[in-house]
Amino acid sequence: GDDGDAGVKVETRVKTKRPPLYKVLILNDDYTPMEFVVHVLERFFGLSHAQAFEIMLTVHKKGVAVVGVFSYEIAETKVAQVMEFAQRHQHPLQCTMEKE
Ligand code: NFA
Repeated sequence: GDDGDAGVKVETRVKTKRPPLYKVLILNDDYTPMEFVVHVLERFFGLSHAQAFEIMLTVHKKGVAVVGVFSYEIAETKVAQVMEFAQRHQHPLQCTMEKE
C-alpha cells in the first residue's frame, strides 16, 4: 500500500501462545461424607483445613466449585487421583476438568 514501505514487510508479530489452563471442579452428591471431601481437598490440592472446609461447603450448597486451575497434564492427574481415591473408598464423589 501507499505507506512508504515499498512492499516490504515491516512488522512480524511473533505470538507467544500460553498453554490453555483447565479448571478442576468438584461436584456435589448426596452420599460422600463432608469430612471425606475436606480430606481430598487437603490431600490432593494442598489446601489448608479452613480453605478445604470452605470449598466443600460451597460445593455442598451450590452444587459445584472450582478447586484449582492447572495445565492440562496437572489437571488430568488431579482428576484421576481424586476419582481413584473416591472409588477406593466407595464414595460417588465426582471430579472433572474444563478448559478455562
Ligand atoms: N452433600 C454431601 C453430604 O451432605 C457432602 C458433599 C460436599 C459431597 C461436597 C460432595 C461434595 N454428605
